Amino acid sequence: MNMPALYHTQVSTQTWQTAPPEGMMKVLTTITRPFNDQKPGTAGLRKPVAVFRQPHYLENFIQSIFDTCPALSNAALVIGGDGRFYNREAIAILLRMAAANGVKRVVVGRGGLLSTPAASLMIPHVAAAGGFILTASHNPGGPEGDFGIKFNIANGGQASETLTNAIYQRSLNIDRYLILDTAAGIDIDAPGRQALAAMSIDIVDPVAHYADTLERLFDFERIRTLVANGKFRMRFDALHAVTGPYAEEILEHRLGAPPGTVLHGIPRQDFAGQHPDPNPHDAAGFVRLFMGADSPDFGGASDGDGDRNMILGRGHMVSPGDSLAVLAASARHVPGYRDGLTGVARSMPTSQAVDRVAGKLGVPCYETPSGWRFFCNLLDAGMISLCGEESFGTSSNHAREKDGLWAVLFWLNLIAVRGETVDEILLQHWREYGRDFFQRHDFFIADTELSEQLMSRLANSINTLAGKQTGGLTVRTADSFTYRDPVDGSISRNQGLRVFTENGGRIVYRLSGTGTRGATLRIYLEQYETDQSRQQQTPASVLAPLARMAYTLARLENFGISTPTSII
Ligand code: VG1
Ligand code: CO
Repeated sequence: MNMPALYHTQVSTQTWQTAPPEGMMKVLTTITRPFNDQKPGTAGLRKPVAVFRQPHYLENFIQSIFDTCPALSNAALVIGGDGRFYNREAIAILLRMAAANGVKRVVVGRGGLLSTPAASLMIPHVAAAGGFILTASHNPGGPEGDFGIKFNIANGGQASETLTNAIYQRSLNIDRYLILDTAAGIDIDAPGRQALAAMSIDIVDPVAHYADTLERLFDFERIRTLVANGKFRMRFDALHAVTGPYAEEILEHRLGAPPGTVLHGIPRQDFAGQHPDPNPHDAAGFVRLFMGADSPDFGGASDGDGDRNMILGRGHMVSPGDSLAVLAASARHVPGYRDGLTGVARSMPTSQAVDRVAGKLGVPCYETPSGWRFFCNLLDAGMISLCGEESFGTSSNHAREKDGLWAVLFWLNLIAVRGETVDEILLQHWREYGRDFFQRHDFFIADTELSEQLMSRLANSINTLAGKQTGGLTVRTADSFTYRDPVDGSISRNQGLRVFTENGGRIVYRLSGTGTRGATLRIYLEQYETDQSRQQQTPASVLAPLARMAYTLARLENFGISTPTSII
């Protein structure tokens, strides 16, 4: 293989005068100035495409990662993304910078595609020192949409808060980055090995290793019997995002579901103009498919980068908190979890349904801040087997990211083994454990300063709320959530404001950390109900008093906020 040596040159712009000596490739040490807004949010750095396309913007952030993690030089890296607009350009820049920074080998998903869970599995599989996942997840795509970049470490998990902060600090001081003068000749659509200077590039099938891993966790034989019998009808909506090829391979090819089971299976750069977010608001059309008497028996959907899941039965969407609880309660039915669970975890705003299951199983349940990175230490230490978030995210110790198709297969495995419908499984779960009614009210607030004022006013009064009565409900306790990581002892403060009522209700307030414009206030409502005769009510009716209390305590009206942008 032809591997030219590197030839370093310092430039202050992208143009230079001298040609590199014969057989050498030129590394440009490009002078740059810091941007002050490269602080990653809940899951990586997300910005409008136009921000990422500013000269030096992406390069600065990538170099900040290389500078903070010197172990990446001389090592292997995984690169892939959700296929959104700017994915290919960003990968070309990443390849040039990886080669210039001394990376020995990169593994790239063919076409630049890798779902987030597939990338998480690929990183340890190829013994990489880390990986770059190019995604803004459920945020809209296209030239007017968002782009994002996430750095994952050697175990396949998201960078910790400490590492993320160190990368951000570096981005505030960066003054140069290293980049090869060209990546011409590299074809990310051509499987096999290529080379860029001294770095080898392996273009791999983005689906095969992921599908093989899931096949080992679930009873594909039983699921095949269920889905191929012609009576059980299922649909999976890939929302024109990355999971299309994964779902077609697993559901249609390996499990024998009829062609057409996967809807919107072709990944598009702009997700056909939609928000690729599997929830009843953004995927309302898909949810409607399940509300008729003749609807399919089972539905699943995933998001832009394949880590979220929505589960539907006939007439019902399964609330994500319930889904996590059901999976934990029935894990022994599934081959990968036959030996039982070491523990479970949920993000703080997620409903407490899984806590009740953990109590009965006699295993610990951990409560973490929002964001998957907080689960990774617990997973690495073997302290938990399953974990999940209310935002349609569920996964297990098989990966270090949430995994949309994993959740779909888990449910299919349960249905195949138990011989019950989604509805029957849910009803039985509520009978045994009680039901946690749950809703999230999101408010888009264009003025970020206003949203911060609202939260800081509430935070300042949070310790005085106990005993306060509004609309017939009484506050039992209220606080600001602080997390102490039980593995490394690190402390994360201000992770959301919690209000518990005397009658078993809970309100949580936090600001979204994934948006790229304005702010989004999230209010999470939960009410526990053990009385079976009342478990069939709708979340909207049960949670209405709690919603009123939540709005009053936050004085939404004083801030000119009245109607939620969406209720999920
Ligand atoms: C949201 C969810 C959070 C999730 C995060 C990333 O964050 O609430 O639970 O981990 O998105 O998911 P926020 O800060 O906007 O509430 V994904 O699929 O966008 O990587
Ligand atoms: Co996602």
